[in-house]
Amino acid sequence: MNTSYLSLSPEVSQALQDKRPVVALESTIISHGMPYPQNVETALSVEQTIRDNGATPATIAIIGGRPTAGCTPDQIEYLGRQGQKVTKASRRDLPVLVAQHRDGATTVTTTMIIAHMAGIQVFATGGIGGVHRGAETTMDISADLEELAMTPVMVVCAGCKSILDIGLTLEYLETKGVPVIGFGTDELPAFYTRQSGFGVDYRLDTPAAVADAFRAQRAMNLQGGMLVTNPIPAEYQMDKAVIDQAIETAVAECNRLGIKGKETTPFLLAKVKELTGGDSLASNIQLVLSNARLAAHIARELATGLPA
Ligand code: PSU
Ligand code: MN
Repeated sequence: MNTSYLSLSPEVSQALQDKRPVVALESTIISHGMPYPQNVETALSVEQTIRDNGATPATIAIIGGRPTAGCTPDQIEYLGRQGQKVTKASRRDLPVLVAQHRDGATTVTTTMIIAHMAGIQVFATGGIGGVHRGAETTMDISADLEELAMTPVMVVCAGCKSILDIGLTLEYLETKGVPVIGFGTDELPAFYTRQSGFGVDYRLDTPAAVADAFRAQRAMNLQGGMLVTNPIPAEYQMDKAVIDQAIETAVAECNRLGIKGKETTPFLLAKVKELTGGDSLASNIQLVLSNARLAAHIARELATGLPA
């Protein structure tokens, strides 16, 4: 692995050297996924949650053209304040951003790439990109799905939002050979709610069971990662009718305005938040904290457990 393009914070570097558990975190959720200052507060409390649960956090971004694992609080504050002004960086953006020494907020895709460069196996976030509604004509399918198919990093999330076509997203993941695990659930969670009406591939009930499956995937040299879906804690779940209505309105407005490409997901996320007041933001924050906790426990199992 050519690591001349990678910056690790001293803390992350030491944890990896000592083979202690590390959990990667993305930065598009900071700059494009939540408003300031809640984005920065959340990013810092997610890091604290990971520490409290016995692992080292590594917030990932591209800083001055350097893929960085382990952003400082100042860098997190900068990404949060800049918001949409920071380039949302997916796989196709990396070469030019690096060559031109620019900043980039990493999506699930680029966070997986940089985590893998660094040797980090577990990554916690809120939601992933997927197959958008209407993709049969727009072909809007997130690069996150292709990355899950090729890069050996486990992504712990709260399932899929129905801004996406959840059924088609699952079909795509099946075709690409990405295992979709339900943590303590048979049903794929739908981000703001615990149920989507779609089944997961496998229900696993403990961090150790998830770690075992990931180790087996590595031991067989199977390409690609694993999607671990963790339902939002019941007390923070939203009313399904309220959230469905907001998503329908947001999708209709997105189509009406002709928003396309990389702007689509941030537009939909911001619109849903606007339509549901602070409720969806509060739920979003809580589910990310819950995913961080689970990811820390899985990373600990991976660091201490026996090989498959
Ligand atoms: N879904 C969310 N919150 C997010 C994202 C998706 O609920 O913050 C962000 C993630 O960074 C994800 C990206 O990787 O959007 C997907 O963007 P696109 O659909 O353009 O691939
Ligand atoms: Mn897209």
